Amino acid sequence: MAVGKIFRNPNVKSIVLGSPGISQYDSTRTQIKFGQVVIGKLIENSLEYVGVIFGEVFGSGYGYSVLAMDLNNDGMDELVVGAPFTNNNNGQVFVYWNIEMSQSNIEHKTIPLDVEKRLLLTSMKKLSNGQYGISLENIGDINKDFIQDLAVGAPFENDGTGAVYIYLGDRHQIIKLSQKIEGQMISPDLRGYGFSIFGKNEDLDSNTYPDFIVGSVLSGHVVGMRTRPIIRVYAENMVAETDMQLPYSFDSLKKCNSNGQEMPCIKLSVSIYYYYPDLTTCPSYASSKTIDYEIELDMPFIKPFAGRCLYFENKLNTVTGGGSINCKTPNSKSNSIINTFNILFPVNLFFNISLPIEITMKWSLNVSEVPKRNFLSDDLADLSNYPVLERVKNNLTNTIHFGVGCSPGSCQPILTMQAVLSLPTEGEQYILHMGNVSKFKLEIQMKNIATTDDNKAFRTYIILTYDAKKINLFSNNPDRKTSTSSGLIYAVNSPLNARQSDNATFECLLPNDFIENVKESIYINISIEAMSPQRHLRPIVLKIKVKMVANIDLKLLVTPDNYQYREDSLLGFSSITGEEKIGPKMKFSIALENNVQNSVILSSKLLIYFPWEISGNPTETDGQYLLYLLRIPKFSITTGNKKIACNVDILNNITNVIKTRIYQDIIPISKLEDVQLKKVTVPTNVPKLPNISDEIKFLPKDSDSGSISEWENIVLIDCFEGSARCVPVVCDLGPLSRQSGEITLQFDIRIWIHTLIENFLKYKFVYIDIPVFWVPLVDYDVVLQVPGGNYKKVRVVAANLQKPKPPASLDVIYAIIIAVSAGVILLATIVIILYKCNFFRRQNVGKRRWK
Ligand SMILES: [Ca+2]
Ligand SMILES: [Ca+2]
Ligand SMILES: [Ca+2]
Repeated sequence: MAVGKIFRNPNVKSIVLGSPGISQYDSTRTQIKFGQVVIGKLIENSLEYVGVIFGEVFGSGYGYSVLAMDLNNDGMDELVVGAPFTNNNNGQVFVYWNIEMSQSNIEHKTIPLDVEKRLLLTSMKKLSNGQYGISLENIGDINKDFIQDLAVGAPFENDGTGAVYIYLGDRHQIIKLSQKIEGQMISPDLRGYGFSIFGKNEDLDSNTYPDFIVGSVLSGHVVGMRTRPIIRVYAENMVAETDMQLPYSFDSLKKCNSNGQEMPCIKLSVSIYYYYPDLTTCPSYASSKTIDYEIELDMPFIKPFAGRCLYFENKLNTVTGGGSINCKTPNSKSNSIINTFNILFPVNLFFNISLPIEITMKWSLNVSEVPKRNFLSDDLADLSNYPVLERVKNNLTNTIHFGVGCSPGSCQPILTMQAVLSLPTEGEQYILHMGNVSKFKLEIQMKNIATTDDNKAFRTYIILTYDAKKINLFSNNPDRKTSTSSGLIYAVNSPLNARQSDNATFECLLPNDFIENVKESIYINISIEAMSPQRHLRPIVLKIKVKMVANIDLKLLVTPDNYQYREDSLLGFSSITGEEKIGPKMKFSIALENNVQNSVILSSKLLIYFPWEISGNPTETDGQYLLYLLRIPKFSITTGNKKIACNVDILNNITNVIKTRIYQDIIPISKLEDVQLKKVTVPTNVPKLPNISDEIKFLPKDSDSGSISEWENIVLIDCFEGSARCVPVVCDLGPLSRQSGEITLQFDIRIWIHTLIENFLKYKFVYIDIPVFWVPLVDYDVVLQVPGGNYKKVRVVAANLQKPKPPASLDVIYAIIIAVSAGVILLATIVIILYKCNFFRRQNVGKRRWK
């Protein structure tokens, strides 16, 4: 039961009776138990029924507790009703606001409570079985705002230890939880804390704040709850420049000097006013406590950008501060902490003007904890040294709005945009000669071609997007650009006045691992974002076609470069008995190098046609040796460890003269063109090569040509003219770059002097050409610079020291050959017999010579 002032007439008292278990009947006469409260009025000793409010949930215990108190300080009591068994004993509390003063209820015939807009209070814990609302109490005005405050008990929360919820009355009927006191925090012995609460505005410790007593029904305790002094805070932050809606407000902001740069800035002032309610003297805790605050700028906008403004003081988005609370004059109850900050708007960050900037401020009281009391020995601590901040509100949000403030008909600029790269063009696209060029310039010009002065362009941004794996852009004016995940944003001069232009220059750099991307073109997309729409202004797309430039130096060298031969020195040797008898040693080498920085030919082939014999017939098996290969050719690379392979299997067959020659491995040279890819521009002409098996022409032997009457000067022995039979040696080269260094290939050979004497005795000089081709094999555009071409010949020159003689009769020659052969065979037989008889033991057989 509760008695209160629900009706307007001061002589009419109201009586409230809760009936949590009363039986009611619905329209089908089914018994229901929702609970109810009956409100009656007491006028001059007569009690009259006025009305009833029913509970809302079956078995909720609605009406178990009732309380009449004025929660909004309008002089009329609200009705507070507990329903502690709602939702399996979780409990609920209903607050019915008194609307008597707004009604014409002079007769008091109806209940002046707003049943429809009732406020529902619940426990913070779900499924707690706490029986929240089993006790209700008006604990007086604990925060000294002249409004009575409410305590609600939940004795069986937290496994039966219990809790008390404190709600502060509010003039605007905004009742929020102010504090939850848990029994187990006071003492682990407490059980059922909150089953009963007794307040009635009693000040137990005479500190001018009312206190209350809480019963713990299951552990048999009574706990006195003392109220700590409060400090009331009123805080505000204010932007000093309040004329943000005036024309051109942002762009006409005053400038602050930050590290030598002028930046738009706004002054922000922060004020925290604090009061000691109901105190006439400066409290003892003054000057020992501080109020701390933190202010954040533009936090919702921080991602994906860095926020659009900064504090001047620390160049960050947040700033903290504070001040000790004190009494300026001994009898003053109010004091304040005031500070000011400059907020900077770096032009490169502040490109979105349409969204307001949010300023959030939080504050807290820096106060130590009340010491824990030892119940047996300690006295109660003096709470006057442990003030708390009033209520739960400890933050404030403010916003700054900007506008360019154009008047109708003005701010209609006509923007044009041009973008140029410092690269040569081919039609619509730019050409980048990779290797020669690794950086270039992008110049963008924004122009406002409007003619009327009013038509200024505000807040215009150039948005550049590109693939950062292929290209990087650097602004020459870094303060006006912002990097984004897809490129960068550049702030155009703002405002860009009519007939004015603004030029932005960017350095374009290629990344080091650009080779991977050389196959695809580079795109730079340029668009704008501006406050005033520019529909006619189309984005610009710059296409850069990449061409690799390579400078391949193909160097061929033969050492020594010529040899002499004469008939009498070698006549008589028709078979080979040792390396020395074949002819003089010589070597030729092929060296390759790419001299261009940042340039790579990823793959190429080297084709060497090795003229190993002459023959009158391509299919015959006993052609005469021309060049004799001493060993498989060797590769050497000066630096790097790139893979290089040569198909030298075919040479295995000609390094051993005794071995049967294999002809089927000789591939037609005309296939060479097939391996050349179309995109590669080779500046020299590769000769069209005849098919060796079809069109081959052979030089006549001396013996076939009848008589030699005169000295002929030069004969050329050549793979393609058909005078030599050549085997192709194919080498797959790895990347050719400055990093890979020079690649060399060395052939150690001998000239088969016997063939020269036998076939070319009437010539003063015999030229033997070894053709070498270098063929690039890449599928990206290459501009090749190959000095002297990618097709060269090694020329071996043999000079005949013998004057021409009339040809000997064929019979004589054969007679000599046969005689010598017979001699050789006889001698060989003798040698073999002597050998078998161990005649040559301890002698070096291999070094013996024929005399
Ligand atoms: Ca009221
Ligand atoms: Ca109050
Ligand atoms: Ca007190």
